[in-house]
Amino acid sequence: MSEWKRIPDRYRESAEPEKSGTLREFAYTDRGTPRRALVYLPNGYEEEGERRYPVLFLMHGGGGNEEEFFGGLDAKMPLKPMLDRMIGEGLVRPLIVVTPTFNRPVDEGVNPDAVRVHAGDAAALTAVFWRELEESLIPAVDAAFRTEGNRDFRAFGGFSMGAEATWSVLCRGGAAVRYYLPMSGDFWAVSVKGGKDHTAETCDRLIDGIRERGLSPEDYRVFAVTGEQDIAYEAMKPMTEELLGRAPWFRSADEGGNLTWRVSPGWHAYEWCWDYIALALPEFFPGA
Ligand code: FER
Repeated sequence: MSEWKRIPDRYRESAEPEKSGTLREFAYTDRGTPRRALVYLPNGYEEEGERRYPVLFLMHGGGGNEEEFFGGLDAKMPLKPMLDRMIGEGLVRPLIVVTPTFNRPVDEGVNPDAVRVHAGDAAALTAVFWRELEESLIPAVDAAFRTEGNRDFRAFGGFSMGAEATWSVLCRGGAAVRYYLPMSGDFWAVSVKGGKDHTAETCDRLIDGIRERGLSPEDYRVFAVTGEQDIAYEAMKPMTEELLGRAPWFRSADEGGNLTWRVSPGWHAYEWCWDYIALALPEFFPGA
């Protein structure tokens, strides 16, 4: 932690146009409801007509939406330049990044603007997003883009309530995804901040879900990360430490296992997610 390295400044600066990927809007339907996501296609996607790509899904936090991770189509956040550069420098395999939203009308068909929810309500939506992911989003993305098209080349990450969605995907939707990046959020299957208040039961719930889907410990890889000053630290720390004691389901990646636990000096903000994504991505999808 003391030797935490921030992303280099150049990751925040747009790459040259000939080395840049593109951002676009992506519309799909889930059980009749129109849904929207942003999609990043790496540089060379159009030219390399045969090539297939891994996919990273990134879920925003409470009160946010599908625009948040990239900072909209004009990429106001450092995520796009960072991806362009990490791919361009050969650190990460060229990949597709999809930022969906868990927001949806409580009553389908009513005003979608009425779904800006705070953390407590958001948990009801993050807990079920895995179903939409598996049933609608993954099939739509696989149909629209040249993806590898199988779980070995899919990662799901999220910030804050998006981390809750990430643990939920691992617990319930693990058949569709191999790599997980929960950033600054614990699993709320048992209660709000269950990682802190119901640590053992929360981990039981996670492992029960994994088992019920017939997955083995080598079928999933988790990179869990937050900051020392982050409001999620008090919940994520006991939860991941408990998981690290749950062999064979979780074992430290530092000893060849499937779970990495890292703590930055950071706080509860997207600003720290760039560091977390830059650390995890080369482990999930290393460059050539
Ligand atoms: C957590 C701490 C905070 C967490 C979520 C939050 C899912 C969300 C806070 C907010 O949206 O205000 O451990 O885990």
